[in-house]
Amino acid sequence: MESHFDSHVEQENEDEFQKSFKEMISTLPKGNSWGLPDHLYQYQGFWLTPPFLQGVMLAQQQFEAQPTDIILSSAPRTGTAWLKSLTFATITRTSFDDSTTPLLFNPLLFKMPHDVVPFLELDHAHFSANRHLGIPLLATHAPYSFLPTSIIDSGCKIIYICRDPKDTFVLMYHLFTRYAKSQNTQPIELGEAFELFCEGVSWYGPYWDHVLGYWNARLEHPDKFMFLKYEEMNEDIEQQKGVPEKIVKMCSFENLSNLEVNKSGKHREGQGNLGIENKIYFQKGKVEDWKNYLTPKMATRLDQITQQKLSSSGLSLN
Ligand code: PAP
Repeated sequence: MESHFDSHVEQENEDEFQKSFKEMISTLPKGNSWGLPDHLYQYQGFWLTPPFLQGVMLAQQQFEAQPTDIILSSAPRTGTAWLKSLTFATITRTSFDDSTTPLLFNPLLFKMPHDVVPFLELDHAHFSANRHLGIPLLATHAPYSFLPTSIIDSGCKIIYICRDPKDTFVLMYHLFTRYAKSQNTQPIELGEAFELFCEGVSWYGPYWDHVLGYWNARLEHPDKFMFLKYEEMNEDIEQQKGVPEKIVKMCSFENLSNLEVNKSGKHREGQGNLGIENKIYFQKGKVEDWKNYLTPKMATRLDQITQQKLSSSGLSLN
């Protein structure tokens, strides 16, 4: 049992951590957070806002991966919710049925995908509870170089998903403008956000470096990784390759976006400005929706950056 002395020491350690974190970020380059109140800070090559950076650093100190863990990694807006729902439904496929008996009712039908898989940067309290439930999934947006060393050393698996940078940018822009509106702040202009994205100043950006970090690591540790592209997954699912039909249907954009929880529920309610409406994550679910937002000139510019950044990697993203 934890004694009063232990919790006092824990509190002191936490205060110490908070203090040194604050001192550390005050020395970092600051970037425009696409109009949101929290600035982005550039730490070891990547741009993060303070709550997420602090969360990664805490996880680096505390998280002990188990060999059975499966880490779902992605840059934001690349298909995170879909990957969570598919892996959760696959792992729990024999635990729930189609009945309405509350205990057997699949959590995916009344919780949003982000609420069935803990998030490394923010859900520290779930580190051990998650494994007790026998569902070894954990998600993160952390770049590969930021992962706690136990994830690299433990033999656990990593599934990474990425997406065409043009759609990723447009989806990120939508998320930020919808979020800004919900907070009654002025959304950023598309052109300004585009410049920032191209310069790498985006949430967990530069996007290309995020993808390359995992791509290169996969070449070094092929047995550890599954590397997915959103567009290929979409095609495979249309052609019904690989994944059982029932799971595909349950996790389809059409099904999930029509569930009451994803139409009217809220994610991280009560967690200050991290709270967000679930429906923000379920708007269109389309490939190449960027065509409705980017000029041909913008698309060419992003494609050129992508080709240049990935030139010697053997990876293509568009
Ligand atoms: P996050 O990384 O910020 O949590 P993420 O889940 O990666 O977000 O991105 C959301 C997008 O994933 C959706 O955006 P949209 O609704 O504005 O188009 C959608 O493109 C896609 N998505 C979400 N759920 C599904 C699903 N079940 N099937 C296919 N695509 C999905």
